[in-house]
Amino acid sequence: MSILRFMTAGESHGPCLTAILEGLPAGLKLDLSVINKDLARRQQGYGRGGRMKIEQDQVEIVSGVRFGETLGGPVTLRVVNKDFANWTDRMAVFGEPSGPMVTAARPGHADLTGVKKYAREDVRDILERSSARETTMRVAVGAVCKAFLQALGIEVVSQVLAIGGVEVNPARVDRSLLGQDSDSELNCYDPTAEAAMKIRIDEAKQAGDTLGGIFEVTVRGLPAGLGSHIQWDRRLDAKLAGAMMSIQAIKGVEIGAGFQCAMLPGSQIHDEIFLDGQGEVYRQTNRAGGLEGGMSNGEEVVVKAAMKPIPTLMTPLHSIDVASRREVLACKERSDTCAVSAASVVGEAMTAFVMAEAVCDKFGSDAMVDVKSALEHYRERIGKDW
Ligand code: EPS
Repeated sequence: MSILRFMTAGESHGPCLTAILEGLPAGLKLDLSVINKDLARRQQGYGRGGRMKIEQDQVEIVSGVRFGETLGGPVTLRVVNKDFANWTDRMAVFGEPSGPMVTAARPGHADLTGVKKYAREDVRDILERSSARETTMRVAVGAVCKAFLQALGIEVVSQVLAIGGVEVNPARVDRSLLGQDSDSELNCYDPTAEAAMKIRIDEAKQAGDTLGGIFEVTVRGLPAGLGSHIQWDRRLDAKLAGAMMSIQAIKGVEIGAGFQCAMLPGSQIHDEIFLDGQGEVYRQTNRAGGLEGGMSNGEEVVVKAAMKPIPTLMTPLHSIDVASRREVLACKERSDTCAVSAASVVGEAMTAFVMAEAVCDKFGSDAMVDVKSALEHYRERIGKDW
């Protein structure tokens, strides 16, 4: 059992969404406005659907925090779904449903396999939980983990790298701006690419289509030596890849140069190690993405994820009706044209959780003051920039 863990609960159009995060040390100062800021970032994004105009997600904390500081017990976070009021005919906890059933499965969604596996007749019983609305709580949990990491000098930031085939030119991105407030609507730091992405999103919306893309998450200030080479389930890269893959609609994850590593010889891939004038270790490149041998190596951790286009199309795809077993066009639920920028915020959250877990694993998780001094002592022993 890992020291730090969380669970989410709630349906997309149910009364509320909840998460319990357990295992953070006591004495961490929390600020609701910081969590709400990330919730708002998740809701923004050019190409989001009508739901985002209904919800302005605001978190409540109902356990584990007293006068703004964690107590070491489970932290319960809650976000009310304002839209529930419009869905009581289909989503009431008790009584009889009076709204229409959903029976046309969407290709690419959990719909078809879900109704069979769980012996349900209404696809809504599946889609309500598989919906990416669940990521609201991951972002709330992630914001708490980010506050923990930030108190230790560790920062998690993200950027969108591609949408619908339009790619960022890395040469145009000032990486020092990542994580700072910006007016980008797509969490993109190349304005030329962003303008082209927006046009692509408009075209897709017009055509009743949806778009996927790629985002990147970077962790700065992480000490070397989190995770371990000793056992498969202690490898930090494996935990990170698993966490990213668990985000709805993610179909690929890359750490550092990722798949490019398979194409080039070792001489062009491995990051050579040097000593500077003061005898400090440094590398000129970071193709390993900050992870070697399942451990952080002191460089920035860089992970990319590929998101498929959202499966709810306004020009629906060919599918089947689970009630009549006839061929039909898939159902049309209100949805987004593109949610890659939202997914990048979720990616930050999942990365923050994995890093927070690794920190607790190595430095303990009872009291913030102990974690801080253990980390400081360790940083001193291994050398700050190593
Ligand atoms: C989402 C809320 C949902 C969708 C989207 C993400 O709201 P609604 O279904 O009421 O429009 O906008 O959900 C999906 C993409 C999905 O696959 O279900 C949210 O809060 O992120």
